[in-house]
Amino acid sequence: MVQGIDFGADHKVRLPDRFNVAVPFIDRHVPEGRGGKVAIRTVHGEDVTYAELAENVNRAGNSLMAQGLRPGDRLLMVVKDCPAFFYLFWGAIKAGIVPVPPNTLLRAPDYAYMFEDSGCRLVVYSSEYASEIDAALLMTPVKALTVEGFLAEMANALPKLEARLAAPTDDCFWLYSSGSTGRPKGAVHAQRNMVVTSELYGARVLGVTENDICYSAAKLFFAYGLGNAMTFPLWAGGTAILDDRRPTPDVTFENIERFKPTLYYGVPTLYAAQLAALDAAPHSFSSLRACVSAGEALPADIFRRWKEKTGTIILDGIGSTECLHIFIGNRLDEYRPGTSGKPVPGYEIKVLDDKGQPVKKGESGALWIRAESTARYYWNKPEKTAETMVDGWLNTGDTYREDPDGFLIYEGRSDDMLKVGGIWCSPVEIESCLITHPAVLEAAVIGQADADQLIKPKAVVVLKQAGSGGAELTEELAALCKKTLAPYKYPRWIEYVAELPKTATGKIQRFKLRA
Ligand code: 3UK
Repeated sequence: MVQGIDFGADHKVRLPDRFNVAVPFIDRHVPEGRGGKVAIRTVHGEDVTYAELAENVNRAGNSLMAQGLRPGDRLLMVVKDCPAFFYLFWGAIKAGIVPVPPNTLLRAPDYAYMFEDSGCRLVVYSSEYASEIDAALLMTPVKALTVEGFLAEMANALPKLEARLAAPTDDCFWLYSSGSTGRPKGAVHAQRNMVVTSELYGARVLGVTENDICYSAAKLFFAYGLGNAMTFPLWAGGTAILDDRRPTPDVTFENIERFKPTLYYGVPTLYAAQLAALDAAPHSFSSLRACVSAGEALPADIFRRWKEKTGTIILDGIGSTECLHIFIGNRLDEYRPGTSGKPVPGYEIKVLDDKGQPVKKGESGALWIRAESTARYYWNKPEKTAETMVDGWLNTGDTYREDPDGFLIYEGRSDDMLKVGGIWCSPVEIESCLITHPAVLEAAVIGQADADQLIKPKAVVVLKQAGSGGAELTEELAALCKKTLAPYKYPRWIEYVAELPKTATGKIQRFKLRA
């Protein structure tokens, strides 16, 4: 437990009236004797100690102020998994600046929209993303710097910085989440939210301590990765492993054998790919005390095969960008494969029917949650906020049912949104891309389960000239999507039909295609 911050028997956090969340996550480790301890290790052989981290955070905060940013200003950081992600994120927070780290796999129009919507004063980006960011800057001009340029500025900045005090419920950082039809929504998180997730799920459910080495295949830009490999280890004084490469099975095996993590966090699609790769060559998993899965439901069969092959269990849990991290999860001492587990203590849930009344135990309904880690609003989206956040409760958009022992079973979404490899994917976005092809008249995109029982996008297409869809066109359409959209969003199957089911008003009925 951190001095000055405690949680009552009710799991509600008690924080000072005025504080800055960079102090418990970053600054306290040096006075507590962890200055020489490694906070971050990278695949490039960099080790960053807690003392170095604290100093670089101060330099980063000072550099941001030298760039003209003031408390409340937004910093958009399109940054790969590397120590500078920590410096920028915490340096901003310590100076009262609001960091916004979006998905780094997006395309120029998405970034241009975020520059505009966030009204950010500065964009800092890893040079790997230069082509998309440069194109976005032409659409929405903003001041921008590469990470390398920023690190050079930091070298000239002072290593001391006074933390700017705020209230626990003041705005602290944002995370963008994809919307089903419209543009991404910035979920605004408060100062206290990372304290709540790191204690209630990180420390109490996973039992993260300073002895833990945390390796997350899910990147830091994802709220899941942000907790897994940044806030959980920092809260406990543990160590984070960072890799900026794409997490292929080989990359993850190499990291697990090299860094000997105690906790590994993945998504179901990756666990499935790892299992397939393990058939070809065995690997050592002896350092792991637990694995975690989130982003989409983990099929029971993947749990079973993973346990058989590696000897460790995978704790499936459901989290969201709006709630910041996992709110229903399996535990080391209480788990049931094929379910999301039980509510994390401190998180209240309710399952409602169509009329907004609680369902009878065991019946399915819409899942709502209430907790102290949820975003209070979406930036600039009052209607979306009013729809999703009602009287302190958050509508997850998920349908759930409780089994007789209180384990919660995921039954799907209440909207048409898909999770692909654990990341949001809007059918409308893929459809809009497909119809830009001259041969396509209309398209509908739905989710379809693959051989591992994991959902991938499938397109149902109507052509302008009936009957002309062949293998060549299918390949062309998939390539068009890969080129235009974030690459994971392309349709894995394309079916050609004569017409699409529609409502009287002409709206595509995707649910009829799913049946
Ligand atoms: C779905 C799941 C079944 C569900 C996330 C852990 O995924 C995260 O956040 P997102 O905002 O998506 C939230 C939505 O994804 N989902 C996530 N996990 C599961 N469905 N079983 C699961 N285990 O539809 C949910 O509403 O991208 C996950 C921690 C932090 C996160 N942000």
